[in-house]
Parts: sequence; C-alpha cells; structure tokens
Amino acid sequence: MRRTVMACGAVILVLAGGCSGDGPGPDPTAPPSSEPGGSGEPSSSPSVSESPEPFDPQQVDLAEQEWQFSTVYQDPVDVPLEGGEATGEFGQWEGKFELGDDDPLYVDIDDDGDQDVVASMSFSFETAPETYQWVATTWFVWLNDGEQLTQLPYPLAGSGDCDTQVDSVTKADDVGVVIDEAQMGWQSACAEGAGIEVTRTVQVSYDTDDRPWLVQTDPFPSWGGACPMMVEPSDSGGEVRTAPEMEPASPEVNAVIVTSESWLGDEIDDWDFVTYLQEEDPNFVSYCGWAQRSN
Ligand SMILES: [Ca+2]
Repeated sequence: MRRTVMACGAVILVLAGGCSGDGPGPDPTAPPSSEPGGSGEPSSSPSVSESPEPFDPQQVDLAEQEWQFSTVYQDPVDVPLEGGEATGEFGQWEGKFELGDDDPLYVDIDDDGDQDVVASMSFSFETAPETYQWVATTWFVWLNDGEQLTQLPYPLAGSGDCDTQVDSVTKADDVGVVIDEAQMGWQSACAEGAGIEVTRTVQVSYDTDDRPWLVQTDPFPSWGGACPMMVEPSDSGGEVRTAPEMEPASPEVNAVIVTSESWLGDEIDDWDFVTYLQEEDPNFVSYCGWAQRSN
C-alpha cells in the first residue's frame, strides 16, 4: 500500500488536490473525461483508502532485490538481482546467481504477527562461456518488520555438491518452518550421496538486545541455521548454546564439539560457531551452536 500512498502523493502534485479524500468516492456527476493535459477539474477523484493497508511481503519482488548470498562455508557477497539473476564472484569462483526453483514460502517465522519470507538462491560457476556447474543452493529468511523485508545473512539451510541436500522447507504446524534434509555420512565418499535424513523445526528468536537468531526448536534446542559437517573429532569441551547469549543447545544429551569450518565463527565477538555431535549418536549427525570463547 505504501506504493499506492506515494502514487497518491504524486497525484496531488499533478492534480492539485484530487487526492484529498474528503469525499466518499468518485463524484458521479463528474464528466466522464476531461481534455488531455487540461488544467480543469479531474475527471474523477482517485480512489482513496481510509487507512493504509498493512505492508504485504507478497508485493515485494525478490527477483529485483539486493540479496546477500552465502553458504555456511563461504561468507556473504552482495548480489543485486535483476530479473532474478546476477553474475559475479563467489569465493574462488566467477559465475551466476539465480533465484531458487521453489516458490517463496510466506510464514510468520518469528511469531510476531507479520508474515516473513523464506526463499532460496543458487550459485553456479562458469566452467566455459555459457556453461555452468551448480555449486550450492541456500535458503534465507527475510524478516518483515511491518514496513519492509530485511534479509538475515545467516543461511537457514543449504544444499551443496558433495554436501547436505535439502529436500524441502515447509511451514511448521506451530511456529517456524520444518526443514527436511539429508547429511553425508562422516568420511563417506561423494558417490554414496547424502543418506542421513534429518528433520528439524526452526524459528527466529530474539536475544535481550533484540538481535534475531535462527533457533532450532525440534527435535531439541540448537542453532537453527545451516551447519557445516564435522571434519574430525576434537577435544574441545565447553557449553554449547543455540545462539550467543541464548539457551543451551542439546540440553538432554551431552554435546561433543568437533571441528568444522564456517565464516560464522568470525561474526560475533567472544563467541565461536561450532559443530557438535550428540554423545553416542551412531550416525554422527552434525549439529551447530555457539560456544563462548575462553580467552
Ligand atoms: Ca514475522
């Protein structure tokens, strides 16, 4: 509706008062048309709403937005989409960014009453002129503050070559979204594919400074964003939290921190972004969380 209001403002300038809104509707006695470009009365009053309609995120064209693209491994780059596409550098590659194949999901992911958006973007690198090889698809949250959408930089979920594969991101019955995905087995070959199925429910929660975080709520509290797979076991101990300053992750089962690589570890002062296993999990499923840095 914001756009309509602004258009109405422009009409005011042009028609000198045609948008004042003091009448109930178009004047039925007005002539059906006036001379083009004439300075007389407008042919009819533009329709006027009594009050602005709420911001509608479905009116935002994600194909024409400035995005940030990242995977859980590679840090964000700015991607100004035009017509749903852009070209540019990502990590070591030069290639093409595109809106993901699936339709945007409109869901109130932070439970504040305003509909937010979950949407995906893919990156393919150019191996030869006009020849592309898919690298990754990442799902992101765009939060609606009642006036506009703002993208959270953290990947919600991601599919990559020889990595986790996302099957679906759907609306949860209660709050948030349900992500069905499959992880690679630890030390398994790429050809074996991602065979360890994981289903997790994720919402956006706010800390005491009102910072938004992706938080897993089911099957247990944990980081809700994409998670790099474990590289190797580690001796690191310490408590893991769902997000900095937030509740403990995996409160029922001991979290065993393992090594992994992610740019998120450089994002927040005094907090490490970690991959952990749940103790005695035979599948070595990787989960993520935040551990306070011990200096
Ligand atoms: Ca919301």
